[in-house]
Amino acid sequence: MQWHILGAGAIGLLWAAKFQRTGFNTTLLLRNPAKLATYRGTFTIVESSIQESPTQKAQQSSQIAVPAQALDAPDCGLIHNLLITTKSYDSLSAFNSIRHRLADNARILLLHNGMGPQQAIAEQNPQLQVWAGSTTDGAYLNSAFELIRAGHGHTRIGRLNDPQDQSLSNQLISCEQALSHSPDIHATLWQKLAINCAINPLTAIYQCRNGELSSHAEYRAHMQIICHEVEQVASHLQTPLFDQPLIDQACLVAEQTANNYSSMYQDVIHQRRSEIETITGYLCQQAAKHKIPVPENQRLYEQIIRLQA
Ligand code: KPL
Repeated sequence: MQWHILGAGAIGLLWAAKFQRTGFNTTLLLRNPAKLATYRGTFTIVESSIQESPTQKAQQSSQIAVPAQALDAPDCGLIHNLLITTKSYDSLSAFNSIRHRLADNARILLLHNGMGPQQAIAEQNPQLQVWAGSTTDGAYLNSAFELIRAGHGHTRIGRLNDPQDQSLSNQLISCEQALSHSPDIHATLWQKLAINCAINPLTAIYQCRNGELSSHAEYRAHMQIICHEVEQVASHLQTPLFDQPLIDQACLVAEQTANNYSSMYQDVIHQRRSEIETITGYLCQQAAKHKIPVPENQRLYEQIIRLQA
């Protein structure tokens, strides 16, 4: 199978490694000419390998050979399978920049935080097979082409414009066993959105690790208010979230990722644009559309916009 990957960040390179190891014919699409010029055709992945005893872990570093090309490289054939792993605020423009190279019935899989771009691409391109996913894989870049696989998570994917279709989920299990088909990808994306609304902006504002949100009474009380508003919107839209209250689920995720700094914390600290528009911003838009007051989420949204400016 042939795959093109747009977005050579941590998740993009992680999937390039999974595809390459499965024997898929994989190509990285690099939008930044300076980055493309420094790429030597391979990248490094550093992973923990379990030794004889499960408590004994060793770091293992491998070289993954995957070719890369510019978006407008001449004489490049049509794209049949495209994985987009850019930041959420970039995915629509990334998609539009490669649109002309897509086969008529190409498959697009979007793997990023937040909501909005996936739905826009699916609505505007009914002839394409548009898939979206949510992952708890942990990976980060040490440098442009050195990937650290921090944790093995689970990925759920589903087709936005035909939820019954399981074809891609069945195919991708060959390269990632911890992948399952989501028969309701809309709800799956909402679940991730709800967790990100609860955790990400607060960690950026309080400048803390995820775990402190559940262990610190004041932060937890703040998270409770946010979760309550998110639940009001989800319930109005008849989107099921979790079997337990969102605050309990958010605390569980915060505890499971206690030592992590959330992606939004890291973006704000490094003065990068964050994904607030497609996380809390998306929630606020949906709330406004249905006239549901979400004052605390709105306040957080404005605070993060100010911080990142
Ligand atoms: O997805 C995350 C993020 O940081 O974006 C969480 C779940 C908060 C884990 O850090």
